[in-house]
Amino acid sequence: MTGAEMLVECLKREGVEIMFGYPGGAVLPIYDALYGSGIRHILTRHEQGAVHAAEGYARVTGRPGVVLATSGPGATNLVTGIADAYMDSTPLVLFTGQVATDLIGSDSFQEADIIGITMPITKHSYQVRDAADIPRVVREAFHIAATGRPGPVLIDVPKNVANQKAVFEWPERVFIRGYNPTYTPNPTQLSKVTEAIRESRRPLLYVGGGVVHSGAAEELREFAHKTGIPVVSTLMGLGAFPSADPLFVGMLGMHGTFAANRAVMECDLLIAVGARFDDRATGKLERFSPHSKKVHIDIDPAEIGKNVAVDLPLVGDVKRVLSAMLPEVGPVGTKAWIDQIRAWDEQWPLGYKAEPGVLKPQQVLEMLWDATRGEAILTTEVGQHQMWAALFYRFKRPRQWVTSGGLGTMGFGFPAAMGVQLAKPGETVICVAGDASFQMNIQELQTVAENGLPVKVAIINNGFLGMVRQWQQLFYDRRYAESRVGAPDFVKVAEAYGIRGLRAQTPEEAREAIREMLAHPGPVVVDFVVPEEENVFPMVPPGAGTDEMIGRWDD
Ligand SMILES: Cc1ncc(C[n+]2csc(CCOP(=O)(O)OP(=O)(O)O)c2C)c(N)n1
Repeated sequence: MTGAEMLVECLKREGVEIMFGYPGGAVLPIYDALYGSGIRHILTRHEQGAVHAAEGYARVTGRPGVVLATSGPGATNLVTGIADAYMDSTPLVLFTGQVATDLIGSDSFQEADIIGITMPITKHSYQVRDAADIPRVVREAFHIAATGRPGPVLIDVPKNVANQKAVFEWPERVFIRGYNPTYTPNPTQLSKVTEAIRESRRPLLYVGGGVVHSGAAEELREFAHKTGIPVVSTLMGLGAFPSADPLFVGMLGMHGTFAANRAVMECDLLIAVGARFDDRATGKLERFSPHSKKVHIDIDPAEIGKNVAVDLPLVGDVKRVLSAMLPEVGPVGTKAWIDQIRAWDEQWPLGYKAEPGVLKPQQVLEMLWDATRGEAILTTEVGQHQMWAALFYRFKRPRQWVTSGGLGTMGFGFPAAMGVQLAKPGETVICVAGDASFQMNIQELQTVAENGLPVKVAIINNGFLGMVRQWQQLFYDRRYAESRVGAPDFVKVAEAYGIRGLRAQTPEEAREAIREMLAHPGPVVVDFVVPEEENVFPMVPPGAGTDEMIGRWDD
């Protein structure tokens, strides 16, 4: 077998049914081996589209998304998506073509040192120098990508290695020296944590994406209910705990709810579960949760104490840790604490000013939530619309919310929606986009059209780089430098790609457009025209503490 044939055989053995990519000279042997192999390949219109689509696929299935790109520009076009996946702990296996081994380092045509470039943003990377290594390398890559804290793994394949013949030997077991994630928590530490829980009066669970990755949502729900501990969530943790649950307080952080941030401020025990104390969640660190003892549950020991000093670390798989703690805990007696949180919420609820005949962005999200009964899978781009989606669409279950949290990548949401739709053909998949973000990977409309993916794109069109404009309004004296952004007629663009396009400018039109969008069996792009200067509130200003929130919407 050639290296390329081995590679395809390995993908089959790993159970890969679908992959995303874009060909070029250095990967022609691999594309040739894929031809007729039965593995479905989705040809995107840009490598960035391929990697975000693979991320979308991985985020809703929990299995690694697979990407194939050529050497040089093909490989460098993957960089943003790799960094995005790394920041959000998304499992990916990426194959890049490379120039022949004797040309490496000679600045040859379409050569890029992709291993060097991506070293800081991959969990691991390989350059295969001998075709006989391919089965072992691929097997290890899938293992590393999906176990422990998930992440992207890159395999660089020089063209002559893809053409080289060797004997195929599939390793039955994976053994990687030095790679041994800790799954089971230390029992002594665990008892200290359960004791701290018993002693607390105002405990709070602060949950992040790790709960989703480890499949611990059910254990988390049981744990919260058994103890009566209220829950705040990061952006990445949304869906890990049902929004409608009475113990759910809301999202914390820069655009979190007042009650969530106040609860973090006033709690006496903060239990971080699969969360990494991102600055968007904590605000100014010196003011972050000053009165609490801190517990940090995470599978990645490197996260412990990285941003915030913790009193009780618990390294392990979140699902196992919560399962191990469940029999050891009972009701904590949080009634007064929860009443207090409710009072804060009533005093400062989430909301917006509705105006007759004017379509408010928050309203669009509420209508989408209502029309889909909260069952759709949402992907987003990055900006104000992303925050409105996080706040006004109320999630029921994990893997229903696919957003770029860590890197904050404009251009992520639309291709990610393609990957989600391919993984979940029967589900309603809505990409909530900004007019600017959508333009970053708008070329993927062709991929959607060609593959008949019934993705719905809801553009919250404010004619601005909305989030940038909001900061300029609040912190740069309304000097809107380069934040007004033009856009084509999105309805006509959609139609040019053979896709249904709709526009709505009033609440009535929006309701009708959403009805039509959901009734249509194919892809639809809806241009929701909203006011230019609507802001996401409340907000913790950059550099402020979470007790310094601004922007009561009803002021
Ligand atoms: C690739 C990339 N470039 C720049 C930014 C900085 N940025 C964050 S939000 C934003 C504006 C987004 O505008 P739009 O997509 O229209 O969404 P809106 O905020 O208006 O909802 C920008 C430029 C980014 N996050 N990603």
